[in-house]
Amino acid sequence: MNAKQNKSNISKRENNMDFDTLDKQMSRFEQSLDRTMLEGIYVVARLDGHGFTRLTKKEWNLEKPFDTKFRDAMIETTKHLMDCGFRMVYGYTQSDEISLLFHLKDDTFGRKERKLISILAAEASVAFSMQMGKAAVFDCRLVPLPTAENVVDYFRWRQEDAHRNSLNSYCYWTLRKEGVSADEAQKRMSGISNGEKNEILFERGINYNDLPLWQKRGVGMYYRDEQRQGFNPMTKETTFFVRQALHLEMELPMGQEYSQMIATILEDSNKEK
Ligand SMILES: Nc1nc2c(ncn2[C@@H]2O[C@H](COP(=O)(O)OP(=O)(O)OP(=O)(O)O)[C@@H](O)[C@H]2O)c(=O)[nH]1
Ligand SMILES: [Mg+2]
Repeated sequence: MNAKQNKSNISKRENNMDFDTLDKQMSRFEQSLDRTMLEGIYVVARLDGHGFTRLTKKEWNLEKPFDTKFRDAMIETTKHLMDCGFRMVYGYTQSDEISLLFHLKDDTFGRKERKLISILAAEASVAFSMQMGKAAVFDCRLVPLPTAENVVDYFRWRQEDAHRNSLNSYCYWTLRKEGVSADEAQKRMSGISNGEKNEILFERGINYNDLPLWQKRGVGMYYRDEQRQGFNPMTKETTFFVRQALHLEMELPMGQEYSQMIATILEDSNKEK
């Protein structure tokens, strides 16, 4: 069939198509990739800044290896995501990534994968761009986790990643700041132990143990009951009431204690309906 015949067949066919036929046919295509997250399974969304290595260097000119304006923008973005229409239980941020644990019973958008991913990525991109005053984009993936133990291990994993990266970044940027080239800094760090990396820092007056915990462990946030004070204008008495508030934890524990913290947050959230 030549191009002319092909074009004429297409236009003939289009003339015969009514809306209902088109609607049925196209919806089948449109829905062919629709998937939902299984009920009764924990879900974590992880968002990650797209191309932030270049942006942190070229566009934003951030402090190296850690910048407080960037950290605060990530924290504000995480806070926004905890409260943007989904039922979130725990938020965690380190470097340019954010992990969000959905409530086990969250059923927003019928747990449709495409809705969760696209809305969270869009919300994060807008919130973060407004914080930084320049456009930036986040990607988003969903991680299904069958058991509470898997959830605990997931957050332990991201925290270990933060810990490893912070030691490497400190080492790398300390060498760079004393004039060592990028290649040479990479070479000096390759294949050496954590103890040796600590030693590189120590020789230059930096004690890794003394660095702020948020840089080594990331930052977490979760809802908890907090006592608030009010005033009753009728009786002119001070009143106390309890309400759920988002708690920001800048000094997360590590290891077993962190596991315990996540397990407790999960248990408490599962008590709610
Ligand atoms: N200077 C500086 N850089 C930071 C800070 N926090 C994160 N970064 C940088 O952000 C980047 C995050 O790494 P990746 O997510 O692996 O790299 P990416 O360029 O975003 O790549 P994709 O995520 O694959 O798009 C690293 O280059 C970090 O050094 C900070 O506080 N200061
Ligand atoms: Mg990134």
